Amino acid sequence: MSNLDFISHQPQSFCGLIKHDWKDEIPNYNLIGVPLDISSSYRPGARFGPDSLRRILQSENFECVSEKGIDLTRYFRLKDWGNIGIINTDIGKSLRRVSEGVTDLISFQKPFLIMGGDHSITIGVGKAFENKNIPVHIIYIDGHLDLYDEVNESRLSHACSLKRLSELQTFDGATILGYRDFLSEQVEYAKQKDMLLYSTSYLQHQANLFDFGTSLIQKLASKHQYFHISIDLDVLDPSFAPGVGNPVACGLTSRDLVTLLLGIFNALPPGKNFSWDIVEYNPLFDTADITAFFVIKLLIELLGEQIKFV
Ligand SMILES: [Mn+2]
Repeated sequence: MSNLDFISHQPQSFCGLIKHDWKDEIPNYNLIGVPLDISSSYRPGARFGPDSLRRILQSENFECVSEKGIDLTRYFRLKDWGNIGIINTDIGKSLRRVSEGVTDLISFQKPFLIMGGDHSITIGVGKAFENKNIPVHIIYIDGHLDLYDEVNESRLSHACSLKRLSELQTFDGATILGYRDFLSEQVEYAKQKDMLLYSTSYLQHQANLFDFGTSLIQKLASKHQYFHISIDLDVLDPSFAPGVGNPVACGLTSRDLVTLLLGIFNALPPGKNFSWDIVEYNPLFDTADITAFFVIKLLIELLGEQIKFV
Protein backbone atom coordinates (compact mmCIF):
# COMPACT_ATOMS: atom_id res chain seq x y z
CA MET A 1 0.00 0.00 0.00
CA SER A 2 1.33 3.42 -0.87
CA ASN A 3 0.44 6.75 0.66
CA LEU A 4 -1.60 7.50 -2.43
CA ASP A 5 -4.14 4.81 -1.51
CA PHE A 6 -5.53 7.11 1.16
CA ILE A 7 -6.28 9.97 -1.21
CA SER A 8 -9.54 8.68 -2.60
CA HIS A 9 -11.54 5.57 -3.29
CA GLN A 10 -12.30 4.54 -6.83
CA PRO A 11 -14.98 6.96 -7.94
CA GLN A 12 -18.37 5.33 -8.21
CA SER A 13 -20.22 5.60 -11.45
CA PHE A 14 -23.88 6.41 -11.07
CA CYS A 15 -24.05 5.06 -7.58
CA GLY A 16 -22.17 1.93 -8.59
CA LEU A 17 -24.68 0.82 -11.22
CA ILE A 18 -22.43 1.52 -14.18
CA LYS A 19 -19.79 -1.16 -14.24
CA HIS A 20 -16.63 -1.07 -16.24
CA ASP A 21 -16.10 -4.83 -16.33
CA TRP A 22 -19.20 -5.94 -18.27
CA LYS A 23 -17.22 -7.30 -21.17
CA ASP A 24 -19.87 -8.41 -23.68
CA GLU A 25 -22.91 -8.08 -21.46
CA ILE A 26 -25.70 -5.97 -22.89
CA PRO A 27 -27.08 -3.13 -20.73
CA ASN A 28 -30.49 -3.94 -19.29
CA TYR A 29 -31.37 -0.35 -18.45
CA ASN A 30 -30.72 2.88 -20.31
CA LEU A 31 -30.32 6.45 -19.16
CA ILE A 32 -30.00 9.69 -21.09
CA GLY A 33 -29.74 13.35 -20.11
CA VAL A 34 -31.45 16.25 -21.85
CA PRO A 35 -29.86 19.56 -20.78
CA LEU A 36 -32.64 21.72 -22.22
CA ASP A 37 -34.28 24.72 -20.54
CA ILE A 38 -34.85 27.19 -23.40
CA SER A 39 -38.56 27.32 -22.78
CA SER A 40 -38.47 27.66 -19.00
CA SER A 41 -40.90 30.45 -18.19
CA TYR A 42 -39.65 31.62 -14.78
CA ARG A 43 -36.31 30.35 -13.42
CA PRO A 44 -34.03 28.79 -16.05
CA GLY A 45 -31.24 26.44 -14.99
CA ALA A 46 -32.66 22.95 -15.55
CA ARG A 47 -30.11 22.54 -18.36
CA PHE A 48 -27.56 21.96 -15.60
CA GLY A 49 -29.71 19.23 -14.03
CA PRO A 50 -28.37 16.02 -15.62
CA ASP A 51 -24.68 16.72 -15.04
CA SER A 52 -25.32 18.02 -11.54
CA LEU A 53 -27.14 14.79 -10.62
CA ARG A 54 -24.34 12.70 -12.12
CA ARG A 55 -21.81 14.61 -10.03
CA ILE A 56 -23.71 14.01 -6.80
CA LEU A 57 -24.32 10.36 -7.73
CA GLN A 58 -20.56 9.88 -7.88
CA SER A 59 -20.19 10.82 -4.24
CA GLU A 60 -19.73 8.08 -1.70
CA ASN A 61 -22.72 9.23 0.32
CA PHE A 62 -25.13 6.50 -0.79
CA GLU A 63 -25.47 2.77 -0.58
CA CYS A 64 -27.15 1.42 -3.68
CA VAL A 65 -29.63 -0.62 -1.63
CA SER A 66 -33.34 0.17 -1.41
CA GLU A 67 -35.20 0.22 1.91
CA LYS A 68 -36.59 -3.22 1.05
CA GLY A 69 -33.01 -4.48 1.05
CA ILE A 70 -32.63 -4.80 -2.74
CA ASP A 71 -28.97 -4.36 -3.72
CA LEU A 72 -29.34 -2.69 -7.11
CA THR A 73 -25.80 -3.53 -8.20
CA ARG A 74 -26.82 -7.21 -8.36
CA TYR A 75 -29.54 -6.59 -10.94
CA PHE A 76 -28.79 -3.56 -13.07
CA ARG A 77 -26.40 -3.07 -15.95
CA LEU A 78 -27.07 0.59 -16.53
CA LYS A 79 -25.83 2.40 -19.59
CA ASP A 80 -25.59 6.18 -19.37
CA TRP A 81 -25.67 7.50 -22.92
CA GLY A 82 -24.65 10.98 -21.80
CA ASN A 83 -26.53 14.08 -22.90
CA ILE A 84 -28.46 14.76 -26.07
CA GLY A 85 -26.77 17.60 -27.96
CA ILE A 86 -29.09 20.56 -27.47
CA ILE A 87 -29.09 23.62 -29.72
CA ASN A 88 -29.70 26.34 -27.19
CA THR A 89 -31.07 28.78 -29.73
CA ASP A 90 -33.64 26.48 -31.27
CA ILE A 91 -36.27 24.63 -29.25
CA GLY A 92 -37.81 22.94 -32.32
CA LYS A 93 -34.52 21.43 -33.51
CA SER A 94 -33.59 20.50 -29.94
CA LEU A 95 -36.84 18.60 -29.41
CA ARG A 96 -36.32 16.82 -32.76
CA ARG A 97 -32.97 15.61 -31.44
CA VAL A 98 -34.67 14.45 -28.25
CA SER A 99 -37.26 12.50 -30.24
CA GLU A 100 -34.57 10.93 -32.45
CA GLY A 101 -32.53 9.85 -29.42
CA VAL A 102 -35.54 8.48 -27.60
CA THR A 103 -36.72 6.66 -30.74
CA ASP A 104 -33.47 4.69 -30.56
CA LEU A 105 -33.95 4.00 -26.84
CA ILE A 106 -37.45 2.61 -27.48
CA SER A 107 -35.95 0.21 -30.05
CA PHE A 108 -33.83 -1.47 -27.36
CA GLN A 109 -37.02 -2.69 -25.66
CA LYS A 110 -35.47 -2.12 -22.24
CA PRO A 111 -36.70 0.36 -19.63
CA PHE A 112 -35.16 3.79 -19.87
CA LEU A 113 -34.99 6.96 -17.81
CA ILE A 114 -34.59 10.47 -19.15
CA MET A 115 -33.18 13.18 -16.90
CA GLY A 116 -34.25 16.72 -17.76
CA GLY A 117 -34.12 19.49 -18.51
CA ASP A 118 -37.41 21.31 -18.23
CA HIS A 119 -40.75 19.68 -18.95
CA SER A 120 -40.72 20.57 -22.66
CA ILE A 121 -38.43 17.55 -23.17
CA THR A 122 -41.45 15.28 -22.68
CA ILE A 123 -42.90 16.68 -25.93
CA GLY A 124 -39.86 15.20 -27.70
CA VAL A 125 -40.36 11.92 -25.85
CA GLY A 126 -44.00 11.78 -26.99
CA LYS A 127 -42.92 12.46 -30.58
CA ALA A 128 -40.60 9.46 -30.36
CA PHE A 129 -43.57 7.23 -29.54
CA GLU A 130 -45.42 8.76 -32.49
CA ASN A 131 -42.41 7.99 -34.71
CA LYS A 132 -42.59 4.37 -33.59
CA ASN A 133 -46.40 4.31 -33.87
CA ILE A 134 -46.72 3.12 -30.26
CA PRO A 135 -49.82 4.26 -28.34
CA VAL A 136 -48.65 5.57 -24.97
CA HIS A 137 -50.53 6.42 -21.80
CA ILE A 138 -48.90 9.28 -19.93
CA ILE A 139 -48.80 9.33 -16.14
CA TYR A 140 -48.21 13.05 -15.62
CA ILE A 141 -47.03 13.91 -12.11
CA ASP A 142 -46.79 17.68 -11.76
CA GLY A 143 -47.83 20.65 -9.63
CA HIS A 144 -49.17 22.19 -12.87
CA LEU A 145 -51.37 20.95 -15.68
CA ASP A 146 -49.10 22.18 -18.50
CA LEU A 147 -52.15 22.55 -20.74
CA TYR A 148 -51.53 26.07 -22.06
CA ASP A 149 -51.85 26.23 -25.81
CA GLU A 150 -49.15 28.87 -26.03
CA VAL A 151 -46.90 30.70 -23.56
CA ASN A 152 -44.78 33.72 -24.52
CA GLU A 153 -45.72 33.06 -28.17
CA SER A 154 -44.28 29.55 -27.97
CA ARG A 155 -46.28 26.35 -28.39
CA LEU A 156 -43.26 24.38 -27.17
CA SER A 157 -43.04 26.00 -23.73
CA HIS A 158 -42.65 23.68 -20.76
CA ALA A 159 -46.12 24.89 -19.71
CA CYS A 160 -47.60 23.48 -22.97
CA SER A 161 -46.15 19.97 -22.65
CA LEU A 162 -49.26 17.99 -21.82
CA LYS A 163 -51.29 19.97 -24.38
CA ARG A 164 -48.83 19.01 -27.15
CA LEU A 165 -48.72 15.40 -25.94
CA SER A 166 -52.52 15.25 -26.05
CA GLU A 167 -52.43 16.17 -29.75
CA LEU A 168 -50.17 13.33 -30.85
CA GLN A 169 -51.56 10.53 -33.04
CA THR A 170 -50.37 7.98 -30.51
CA PHE A 171 -51.69 9.75 -27.39
CA ASP A 172 -53.44 7.03 -25.41
CA GLY A 173 -54.79 9.16 -22.59
CA ALA A 174 -53.22 10.64 -19.50
CA THR A 175 -53.48 10.37 -15.75
CA ILE A 176 -52.56 13.60 -13.98
CA LEU A 177 -51.35 13.39 -10.40
CA GLY A 178 -50.58 16.19 -7.95
CA TYR A 179 -51.68 19.38 -9.74
CA ARG A 180 -52.55 22.47 -7.70
CA ASP A 181 -51.74 25.46 -9.95
CA PHE A 182 -54.10 25.64 -12.92
CA LEU A 183 -56.82 27.45 -14.86
CA SER A 184 -60.36 26.07 -14.78
CA GLU A 185 -60.51 25.87 -18.59
CA GLN A 186 -57.46 23.57 -18.44
CA VAL A 187 -59.36 21.22 -16.14
CA GLU A 188 -62.26 21.35 -18.63
CA TYR A 189 -59.93 20.49 -21.51
CA ALA A 190 -58.45 17.57 -19.55
CA LYS A 191 -61.94 16.22 -18.84
CA GLN A 192 -62.97 16.58 -22.50
CA LYS A 193 -59.95 14.49 -23.41
CA ASP A 194 -60.93 11.86 -20.81
CA MET A 195 -57.80 12.45 -18.78
CA LEU A 196 -57.96 11.23 -15.17
CA LEU A 197 -57.33 14.08 -12.72
CA TYR A 198 -56.13 13.73 -9.14
CA SER A 199 -55.20 17.00 -7.44
CA THR A 200 -52.54 17.43 -4.75
CA SER A 201 -55.18 17.73 -2.04
CA TYR A 202 -56.99 14.60 -3.29
CA LEU A 203 -53.72 12.67 -2.96
CA GLN A 204 -52.99 14.20 0.44
CA HIS A 205 -56.33 12.88 1.69
CA GLN A 206 -55.61 9.29 0.69
CA ALA A 207 -55.01 7.04 3.68
CA ASN A 208 -52.35 5.05 1.82
CA LEU A 209 -50.67 6.39 -1.32
CA PHE A 210 -49.01 3.05 -2.07
CA ASP A 211 -52.43 1.37 -2.26
CA PHE A 212 -53.79 4.29 -4.27
CA GLY A 213 -50.97 3.98 -6.85
CA THR A 214 -51.39 0.23 -7.01
CA SER A 215 -55.14 0.26 -7.57
CA LEU A 216 -54.79 3.06 -10.13
CA ILE A 217 -52.38 0.99 -12.25
CA GLN A 218 -54.40 -2.20 -11.77
CA LYS A 219 -57.31 -0.37 -13.43
CA LEU A 220 -55.16 1.01 -16.26
CA ALA A 221 -52.68 -1.79 -17.02
CA SER A 222 -54.91 -3.96 -19.19
CA LYS A 223 -56.20 -0.97 -21.21
CA HIS A 224 -52.84 0.42 -22.32
CA GLN A 225 -49.88 -1.03 -24.13
CA TYR A 226 -47.17 1.35 -22.99
CA PHE A 227 -46.82 3.73 -20.04
CA HIS A 228 -44.61 6.78 -19.87
CA ILE A 229 -44.30 8.20 -16.36
CA SER A 230 -43.29 11.85 -16.31
CA ILE A 231 -42.23 13.24 -12.94
CA ASP A 232 -41.99 17.01 -12.55
CA LEU A 233 -40.27 17.66 -9.24
CA ASP A 234 -42.48 20.67 -8.60
CA VAL A 235 -45.20 18.25 -7.55
CA LEU A 236 -43.29 18.30 -4.26
CA ASP A 237 -43.62 21.05 -1.72
CA PRO A 238 -40.82 23.62 -2.20
CA SER A 239 -39.52 22.75 1.28
CA PHE A 240 -38.73 19.28 -0.07
CA ALA A 241 -37.66 20.45 -3.53
CA PRO A 242 -36.42 24.03 -3.64
CA GLY A 243 -34.42 23.31 -6.79
CA VAL A 244 -37.16 23.61 -9.42
CA GLY A 245 -38.05 26.23 -12.01
CA ASN A 246 -41.64 26.97 -10.96
CA PRO A 247 -42.25 26.08 -7.31
CA VAL A 248 -45.82 25.84 -5.96
CA ALA A 249 -46.39 25.75 -2.20
CA CYS A 250 -48.44 23.14 -0.30
CA GLY A 251 -47.18 20.20 -2.34
CA LEU A 252 -46.53 16.54 -1.61
CA THR A 253 -43.84 15.49 0.82
CA SER A 254 -40.88 13.53 -0.49
CA ARG A 255 -42.17 10.42 1.32
CA ASP A 256 -45.64 10.90 -0.26
CA LEU A 257 -44.16 10.91 -3.76
CA VAL A 258 -41.88 7.93 -3.20
CA THR A 259 -44.76 5.94 -1.71
CA LEU A 260 -47.14 6.83 -4.56
CA LEU A 261 -44.55 5.86 -7.18
CA LEU A 262 -43.65 2.64 -5.38
CA GLY A 263 -47.34 1.70 -5.57
CA ILE A 264 -47.40 2.54 -9.29
CA PHE A 265 -44.30 0.48 -10.13
CA ASN A 266 -45.41 -2.33 -7.84
CA ALA A 267 -48.60 -2.74 -9.88
CA LEU A 268 -47.02 -2.49 -13.34
CA PRO A 269 -46.91 -6.12 -14.46
CA PRO A 270 -43.55 -7.66 -15.45
CA GLY A 271 -43.17 -7.48 -19.20
CA LYS A 272 -45.14 -4.24 -19.38
CA ASN A 273 -43.36 -1.61 -21.43
CA PHE A 274 -42.65 1.63 -19.69
CA SER A 275 -40.26 4.53 -19.62
CA TRP A 276 -39.96 7.50 -17.31
CA ASP A 277 -38.52 10.95 -17.01
CA ILE A 278 -37.57 13.20 -14.10
CA VAL A 279 -37.75 16.85 -15.10
CA GLU A 280 -37.34 20.41 -13.84
CA TYR A 281 -34.45 19.73 -11.49
CA ASN A 282 -32.69 23.10 -11.31
CA PRO A 283 -29.41 23.02 -9.36
CA LEU A 284 -29.10 26.82 -9.46
CA PHE A 285 -31.90 27.09 -6.88
CA ASP A 286 -31.18 23.88 -5.00
CA THR A 287 -30.31 24.99 -1.48
CA ALA A 288 -27.82 22.53 0.02
CA ASP A 289 -28.58 20.00 -2.75
CA ILE A 290 -31.89 19.10 -1.02
CA THR A 291 -33.66 18.32 -4.29
CA ALA A 292 -30.73 16.35 -5.71
CA PHE A 293 -30.60 14.13 -2.62
CA PHE A 294 -34.31 13.48 -3.08
CA VAL A 295 -33.85 12.52 -6.75
CA ILE A 296 -31.14 10.05 -5.79
CA LYS A 297 -33.33 8.53 -3.08
CA LEU A 298 -36.18 8.32 -5.59
CA LEU A 299 -33.91 6.53 -8.09
CA ILE A 300 -32.69 3.99 -5.56
CA GLU A 301 -36.17 3.17 -4.21
CA LEU A 302 -37.87 3.04 -7.62
CA LEU A 303 -35.14 0.98 -9.28
CA GLY A 304 -35.51 -1.38 -6.33
CA GLU A 305 -39.16 -1.80 -7.34
CA GLN A 306 -38.18 -2.36 -10.99
CA ILE A 307 -35.98 -5.48 -10.79
CA LYS A 308 -38.85 -7.49 -12.31
CA PHE A 309 -38.32 -5.56 -15.56
CA VAL A 310 -34.59 -6.27 -16.02
MN1 LIG B 1 -44.63 21.76 -13.31
